[in-house]
Amino acid sequence: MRSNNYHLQFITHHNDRYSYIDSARLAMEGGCRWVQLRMKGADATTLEFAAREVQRLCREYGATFIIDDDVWLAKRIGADGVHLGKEDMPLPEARKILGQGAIIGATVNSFEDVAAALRCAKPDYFGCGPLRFTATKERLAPTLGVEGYRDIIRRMQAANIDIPLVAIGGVSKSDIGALLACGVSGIALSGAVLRADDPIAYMRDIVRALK
Ligand code: TZP
Ligand code: MG
Repeated sequence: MRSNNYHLQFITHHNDRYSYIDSARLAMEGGCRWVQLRMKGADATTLEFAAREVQRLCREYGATFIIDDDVWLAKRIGADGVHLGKEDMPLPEARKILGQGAIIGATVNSFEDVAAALRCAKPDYFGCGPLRFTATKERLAPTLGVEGYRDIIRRMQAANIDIPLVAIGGVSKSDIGALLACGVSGIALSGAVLRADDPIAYMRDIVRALK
């Protein structure tokens, strides 16, 4: 399912209560319709098993399914796209492998990163962060705060850059109003959902807040 409004991405993760696959199921049961399978450090067999399982769930829920980093896995199983960090496969190469129809997201941490990425190729969306500290990701870039997003969006508008920018990193339900007011297209999150007493209800609240 290729169509996407870039409002809400759930990034898979795990904790003592839930597995990566559980996390995707909870997010979709709560109404999220865009899932990124992120499983840092998983071996190839485990990753592909989870990818096929999460893809099956995404099809069941009519959700968009993208994979972190692994362009060849996305190609092999026919995922809807990938999310690429600065050290992953260059975007033009991924585009050649996956084709025009694929969703390709790119990580940025600043306006300079946005400009640099666009000198190379145009992603379908930017994942930009972190908003604040998060333990979900290692080697975290400096935090932006809401002010940081305001500045990046202003500079993108001034440069006529019209690519959805999704705020990521330490985002929780209570940030949505302030982030949307800055002009971000949407949010990507993980930990706040999995830490909630009721992750499904938490996700439902987020879906409602983004409507
Ligand atoms: N990239 C930047 S922060 C992050 C990623 C994948 C993790 C986001 O997870 P959380 O738990 O919502 O902070
Ligand atoms: Mg990566």
